[in-house]
Amino acid sequence: MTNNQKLKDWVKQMAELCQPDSIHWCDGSEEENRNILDLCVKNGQFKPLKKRENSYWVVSDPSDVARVEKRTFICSGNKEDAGPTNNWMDPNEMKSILNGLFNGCMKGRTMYVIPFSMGPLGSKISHIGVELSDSPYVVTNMRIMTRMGQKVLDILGDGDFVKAAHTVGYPLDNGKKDIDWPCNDTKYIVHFPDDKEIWSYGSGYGGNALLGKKCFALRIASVLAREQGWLAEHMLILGVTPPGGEKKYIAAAFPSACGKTNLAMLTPSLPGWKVETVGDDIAWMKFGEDGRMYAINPENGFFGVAPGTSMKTNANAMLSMTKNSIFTNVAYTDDGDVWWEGMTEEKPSHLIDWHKNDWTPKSTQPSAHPNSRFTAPASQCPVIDPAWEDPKGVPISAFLFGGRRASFVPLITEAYDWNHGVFMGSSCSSEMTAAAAGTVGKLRHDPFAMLPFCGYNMADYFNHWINIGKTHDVSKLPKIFYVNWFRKDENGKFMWPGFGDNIRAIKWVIDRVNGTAGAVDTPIGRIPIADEFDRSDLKLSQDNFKKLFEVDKEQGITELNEMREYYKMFGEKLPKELAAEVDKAEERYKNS
Ligand code: TSX
Ligand code: MN
Repeated sequence: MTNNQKLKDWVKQMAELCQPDSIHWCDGSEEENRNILDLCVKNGQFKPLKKRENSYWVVSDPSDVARVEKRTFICSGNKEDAGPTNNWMDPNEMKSILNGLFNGCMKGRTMYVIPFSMGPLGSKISHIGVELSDSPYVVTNMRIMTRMGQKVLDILGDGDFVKAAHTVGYPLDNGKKDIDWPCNDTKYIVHFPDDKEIWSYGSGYGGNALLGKKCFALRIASVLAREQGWLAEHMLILGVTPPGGEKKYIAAAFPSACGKTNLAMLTPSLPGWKVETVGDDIAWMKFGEDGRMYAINPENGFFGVAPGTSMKTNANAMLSMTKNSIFTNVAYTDDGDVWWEGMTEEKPSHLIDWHKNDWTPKSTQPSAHPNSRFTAPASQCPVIDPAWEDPKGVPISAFLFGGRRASFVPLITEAYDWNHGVFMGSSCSSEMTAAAAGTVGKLRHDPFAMLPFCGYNMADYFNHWINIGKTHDVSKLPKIFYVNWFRKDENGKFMWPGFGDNIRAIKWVIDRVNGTAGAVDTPIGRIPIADEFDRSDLKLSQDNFKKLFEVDKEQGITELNEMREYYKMFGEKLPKELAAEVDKAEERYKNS
């Protein structure tokens, strides 16, 4: 229960608009969770797994399997404030469309009121939101992904919160029967940055429906962060402890399909090294009184891509989802477990695939959707960091940016200074793989891995990063690095073993932070001195090691010109400091 008048008024107003049969205020109790899960099983949406305690198999409508970027809008008062990388519509025009769509949208359903905290309860870095949703699937996932329930209302008091309204857009009027995965062909994922409001219509899936994650913790929070002088980033956070050494925390941003969750939960190949997980997707960072940047993971769970996750690629993720987990769009095994491509070397001889059809290894389609997901409590991760719920956050010593590049980009480079590091962040990009529409090998820019997640003009976002360097003691800011685990040789073979061996690159980062390793200057940044990069017990020839760090002058200048082209879309708003970084790099090439 709450005395928050703004919340009570909003719930009343939204109930009048959506016309649900009933309203359920989520208290977050075990009993409530049990009841909602039982309801989901009874109505056929969830299937309990025999092999995993309190875990469930769910499949979505085949049309509702991923975030819908074309239907995602930033409705700021001025179009320019959404910038060239976002869809924009006038907020009044959009509100009138949404009011039409939400009118009666919850008929025959329950409207759940879900109070949630992004970040540890009561932390000064945390923020509170309330999601209204007509989807019990959303309630069960929000309970894993956020701190949810009465304890959040207690902390909220009469304070402010982010309003997040969600409907699957499938009212049960005139005796219409429900279906396993209700949704609507019309979809809107809408953000009002001026009012800090989120409205989501027509999808029940992941980032479209679990509004605390991408919508709040990145798009709305990035706006708050700029207003208030902090950072809301698409970054994992890990703690790394060298043998007998001091623990340091690193935050890292990568475009999709670079293995962010795998890095967050890394099993190091170097003896004595320990990696612990604070978060695998989002970091909120505010400045401490000591001038350092402190990060929290605003989430409470992992909503990870299932295919490719195995005991070999990410044992700690596998061990996080042995109980109390929800699996969406994976395959169901004959013994009541889940399976997906890449989970085991040997494929099961029979499965129910994500379309609920029989599947055998002879089938031509994958059994699990490529974007199928596990929802698992972060507390179940065997290497969850002891400080992961510390309200102070953890002090960040380094930022890593990266991308998936088959050529040119070295294994690791260190930025010369803050602005050079911001340039590196802005240059995050991956080469297109076969799956994506477009030419294979063409560069897809994803600055700071924030392309679909920045809630305002991306050029202003670059400027916010530049400003942080201007207004803070740079000696206390994290050092910045760019990494590429995906460089290939002339035969198309990956040159770097990746996975657990990435600890070797992280070790160099730690050595640089501690000032115990030197570096070689190159036009794109500082690279390790060969003898100071730990290659012990690594099957990598001296020759291939050198090739991993080669910087081709001609290609380098081509890349800079490509970056100049890319920057053009930001027009006059592009910070002059970033244009200057391109010129400085060109000078370094010319002098090399
Ligand atoms: O997650 C990955 N990481 C980061 C791990 C901490 N992947 C998977 C990417 C898809 C999500 C990687 N794939 C990484 C990596 O560092 N490197 C590669 C490329 C690669 C793939 C296979 C091998 C080596 C490199 N080797 C063998 O298959 C034997
Ligand atoms: Mn993400």
